[in-house]
This record gives sequence, C-alpha cells and structure tokens, in this order.
Amino acid sequence: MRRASAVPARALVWGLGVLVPFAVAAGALLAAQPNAAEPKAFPYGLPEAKPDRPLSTAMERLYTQYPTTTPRTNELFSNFRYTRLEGLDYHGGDGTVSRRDPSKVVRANGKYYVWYTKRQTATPPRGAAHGTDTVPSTDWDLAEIWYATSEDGFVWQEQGVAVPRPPKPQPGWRSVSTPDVLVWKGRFYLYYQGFLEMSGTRGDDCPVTASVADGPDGPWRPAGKVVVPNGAPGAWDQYSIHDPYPLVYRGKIYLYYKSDMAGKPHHVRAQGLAIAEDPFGPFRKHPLNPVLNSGHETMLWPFREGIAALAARHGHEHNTVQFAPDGVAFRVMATVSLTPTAGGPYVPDAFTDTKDGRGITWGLAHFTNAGTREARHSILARFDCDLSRDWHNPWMKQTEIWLKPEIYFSQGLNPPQREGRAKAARARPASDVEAAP
Ligand code: AAL
Repeated sequence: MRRASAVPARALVWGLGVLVPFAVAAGALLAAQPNAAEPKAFPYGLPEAKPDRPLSTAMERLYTQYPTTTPRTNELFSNFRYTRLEGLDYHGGDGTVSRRDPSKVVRANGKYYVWYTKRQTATPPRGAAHGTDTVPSTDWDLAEIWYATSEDGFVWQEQGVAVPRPPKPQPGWRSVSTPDVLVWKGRFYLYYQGFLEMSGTRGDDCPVTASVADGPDGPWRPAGKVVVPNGAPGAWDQYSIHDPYPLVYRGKIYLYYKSDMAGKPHHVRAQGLAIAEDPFGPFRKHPLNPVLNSGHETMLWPFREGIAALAARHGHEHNTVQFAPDGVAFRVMATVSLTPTAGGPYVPDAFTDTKDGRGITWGLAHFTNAGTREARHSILARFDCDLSRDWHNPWMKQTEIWLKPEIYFSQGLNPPQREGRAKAARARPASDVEAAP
C-alpha cells in the first residue's frame, strides 16, 4: 500500500471536494427518509375505503359509524330549508287560533293531505292554574284535529275538523291533539293523544286513541277506547304516550311514540315502539323500549331495508339522523342542524311495506313561538331537505349554515346573567399568567 505522502495533494483535495458534499447529501437524504420505524402518515385525499393501518378513535369512527366518509355524500345528512305556508289564517296572530304538530303528509285523490292540532279558543293558553272549560292551559289543550289539502305542498286550504273532542268520559274529551296517519288495507286511520284531564294538571299525561275512515276526507269513526295505553306504574312511559307515528314495516304496524321518563323540571324524552297486526290493536310494546334515547316529536321514514329517524331537540343525540336496519337498533348516522320541530314528512312509501325505503325531501313542521308573549300560538311551516336516495342536491348537503349575527345576538345573555359574568370577571385574581410554571 503506497504511503499517503505519496498521494498528490490535488488528488486529496479533489477527493475531499467530492466525498464531503456527497456525505452531507447522503446524510441529509437519510435524515429526510422516514425512520424506517416511523409509520407512513395517513394518506392525503381521504380514501373511501378504510385504510388497513392503525387509526385514531376518530378516524376509526369515521369508517365504521357513518355510511360515507363525508356528509356531502351521506344520504342521511341534509340541511333543512323553510318556507312560510300560504292559505292558513291565524286571526291576526292574536293567539286565539293555533295550528301545530302536523301529521305525515299523504298524497291521495291527486292532492296532498295533512292533519294537525287546531286550537280555537277565546284566549291564548293561560297555564294549568288558570285553565277552565273554555280557557286552555296549554297550546294543545281544548283542541281538535283538523285537516288541510294542497296541490303543491306550499299553498294549503283548510278543509275542516276531522276529529272533534268526543263526549266525556271517552279518551280525548278534554282535548285531542298531535295526530298522525296510517293507511292500512285501503282504510285511513288517525292516531292521536286523547286527554282525559287538562294538560298540566299532573303533567302532560295522556294515552293514545284512534279513529278510522274509508277515505282521507272522513267521516272519521272514533275507536272510543285507548289504543296505545300508558305503561304500567313505574314504567318509563307510565304517564305520557305522545306523538304516535305509525309506519307499515315487515308486514305489521310499527308505531313509534315519545314519552317523558322524568317529568318536571328536567324532562327526559325518549322514543318507544309498539307493534300491532290490527290498527286498533292490541299494540305490543317492544321489550327493548325506549329504542331512541333522544329526540322529542317523532319523525321517521323507511330507508333501505330499515327505518331512519330524526332525533331533534332533546337528549345527548339531539339533532341527529339515525338508522336501524331492523327498525329497533338505531345508530347515529349524521349530525344535523336547524332541524324541523314536530316534522310531518311526506313519505311516499310509509304504508307500502317497502323493503327498500327511498327517503324524504319535504314535509310540514311547526313553530310554537309565533306571536307576542301575550298572544303565543303555533304556526305550520314547510321544510325541504335531501334525505332521499332518488334526489341529490349539493345545496342541501352543506354542514355550514351562515346565520346573521343578529340571530346569535338574539340568543344573548339576559341582564342578570351578563351582570353576574361581568362581576365574576372583575373579581378574578389580577393575573393567570403568574401561575404558569
Ligand atoms: C308536542 C308533542 C305533544 C306534547 C305537546 C303536544 O311537542 O310532543 O303534543 O303533548 O308537545
């Protein structure tokens, strides 16, 4: 081996000049290479199929809980758009006329039909303490069930009373309210709350009764008996059976309903299922009731081989759309906002015993805070949505709703709350940062 001193200086410099930058570059390259042990990052572009790799709880949920990876393509996610109805008069908004809790919309005789609670009283509601035979305690007290029709779903003509209050002691003598419709073997059935006492006396307690007719225009013959009874003493639905909502599913009548299993002051609403082979019962309550742990007024529709539901207003899962492949095991499929209250959707396959539910695109709902505080009453309104497998409107698949600042400020603190927070803010120790280690 020749001694170094023998290596000409230039060759050495040349050698170093090549090797060093190469070594530096190789080092940088190596440093940039993900350390072989480092797992590759989650891929850009959100793959449709669940990647075969360790996933965070949130990404695991994205691929296992929801029907699609984004709300944009989720048939069970939608915005809700609202339209004021034309054709219904509210007596100048003085609180003596109120329409609320619309049924599902049914298409028959070439037009759309809807049934609802109508209160026409000398005064607006005055609370249970002031309720009398003519003064209502609540907005749905001393009420009847009326109906309206429409050619297009926007302009409605009130047709008259469908179910008046029956004589005492029949269920509903105090008030009949919150109807929903079933079509079974060619006949029409209305299910509704039948009050046997003034709402607010103990709670909003009532069972459900029903009426039948050969056509949507009646005449309606009351069952004259309780059809969906309250639960046994101690049961979650012992006091109230509300918002009866029948669908035809698996060859039977699947009637969903709401109950309140805690009462004042906290009220815990949940929804149950009662099944029958005959419209006037007996209805068997599902042993797993309640089948929905959230929501208020019931709103459901056949979807694929199962049943979908909107749970609005109350509970951990309020403002969610849920799906049960068997009509019982509901899971959250989407989070939604500005949801319709007491939604009565137009469900073309509600009574066809479909195994392939197509979904919904519109319906009626109510606003219960119309008028001034002294003249409080409810109005019906139309909602449009895209919870359909046959209709795709990207405009209805936006997760952001830009409401005017005034809407947020209208939900502001009341003066005592603001004063309390200002006082607490001033009372805090002079600084939080000193505390920082
Ligand atoms: C509605 C419904 C039922 C209640 C009352 C009138 O939202 O849940 O009908 O009894 O409120």
